[in-house]
Amino acid sequence: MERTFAMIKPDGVRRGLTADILARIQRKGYRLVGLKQMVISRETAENHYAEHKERPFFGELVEFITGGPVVAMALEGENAILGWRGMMGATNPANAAPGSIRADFATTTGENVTHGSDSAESAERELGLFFKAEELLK
Ligand code: RTP
Ligand code: MG
Repeated sequence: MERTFAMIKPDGVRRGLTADILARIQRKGYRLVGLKQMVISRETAENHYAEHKERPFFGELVEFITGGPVVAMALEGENAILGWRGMMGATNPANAAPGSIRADFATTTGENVTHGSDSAESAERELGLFFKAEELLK
């Protein structure tokens, strides 16, 4: 069993895609062990995306991710980290597999609807950044 951090980004929430994305997660069979709607602080956003600090799109990315409520989730299941990345599809929706969330719901890399941790280390770090231990089911 693996846990991963997943998020519906502000564009997804604003566009009313929350229920659809939650339905996909539940149909897939992941257990939602954490779930909350929140506005991300600038500090948390800069920390979350620290690996991109030197990239030209960093400022835009932080503005975007703090610009409206997100849905933060902790998903549990077998191979949940790679499995959720697969359900999201490639970062650039133009390259996302047909039927994936980004292929179905997004047109630009900048606003691509969802986030998922890319490794076990990222998952542990991001879950700790967004959730207190008592907010997660045992
Ligand atoms: P994420 O971290 O959000 O799950 O996405 P990812 O792993 O598929 O992609 P990553 O390389 O980590 O990039 C993080 C997010 O930054 C935005 N981005 N914009 N304008 C650009 O060229 C560009 N490149 C990346 C996207 O929102 C991407 O999801
Ligand atoms: Mg990433």
